[in-house]
Amino acid sequence: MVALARSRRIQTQSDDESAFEADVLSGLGATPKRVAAKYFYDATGSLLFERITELPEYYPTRCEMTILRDRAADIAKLIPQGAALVEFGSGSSKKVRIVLEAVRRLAAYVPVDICAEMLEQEAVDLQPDFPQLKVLPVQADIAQPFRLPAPAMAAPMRVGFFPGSTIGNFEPHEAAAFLRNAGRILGKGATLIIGADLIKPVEILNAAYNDAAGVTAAFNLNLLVRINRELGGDFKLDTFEHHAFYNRERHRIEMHLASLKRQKVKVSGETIEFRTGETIHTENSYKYSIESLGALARGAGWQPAGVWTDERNYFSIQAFTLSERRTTPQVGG
Ligand code: AVI
Repeated sequence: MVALARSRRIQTQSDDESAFEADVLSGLGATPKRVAAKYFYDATGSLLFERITELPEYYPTRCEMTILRDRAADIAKLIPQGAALVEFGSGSSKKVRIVLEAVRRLAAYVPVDICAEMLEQEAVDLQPDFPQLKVLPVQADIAQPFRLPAPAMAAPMRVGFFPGSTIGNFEPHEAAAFLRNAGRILGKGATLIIGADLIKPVEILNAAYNDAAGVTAAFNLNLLVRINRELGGDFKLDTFEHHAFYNRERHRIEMHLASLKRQKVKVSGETIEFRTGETIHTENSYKYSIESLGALARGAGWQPAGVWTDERNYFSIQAFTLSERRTTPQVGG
């Protein structure tokens, strides 16, 4: 799923339009109903997500920024001079700036994102502050194989950076596939630095996804607004409600949109029936322990190489190095 969104990527028009329609229709036709979280991120959804990151209840962004600021020098030790830094799902440049300020001269910085506009904007934003930096954007789905630009492949090593706990929006098998794919892309000797939200008391988790101001609810419901606009849907927003809760067995926050009554909704000319209380499952946000992410990474060919957390142990930045027996990297131009 997460071409993800943080993959929270605004979907590029045309080719993604028909995928959106096909995915929504098949998801709403399934039992239980579901729509992939990557579809949250139209222009409004992306703005709402930015507002979420500033909410008092939503701790992940603040914690991750604190760790990056406090531990920048240690993290930078994993990124030697002359390395290429590859950011998976780059989005805004806020986090990578902290890293870029702490590292010595890089061969290149390669932001990778599905959204061309975001990539362009990021390169423009970074230029004045890092005039020497070679920024080589790649437009790609981070969950799929893609090729790095030649200067990044010519560097003695590549370091991947995947902040934001976007890994938590992948299903575990997708997260494992992402990690394997990242290993193939970055190649021999690579390091991967990942931001991952940690398992913690359920009240804190539930509050983070049920903020008092209702921004997360608006973010969730905006999916229906998008379906109405782009797929000629007739969802009545006041007949659906935001539900978010921590599922302890599966270590994940689940977000749903629950129908408040029995009703029929039209989407792209098709009729979808809802029972009272029936939900559309819109997002999973998996929470990890140091050990569980380490185990997942090991299974995908990575060895733990460093962990930093905030003082409350809410969030982690975890580093991994590629095990020796990796496959050849994909060289591109
Ligand atoms: C982007 N991603 C890491 C967020 C999360 O916490 O899973 C998306 C989000 N959904 C609701 N609030 C934030």
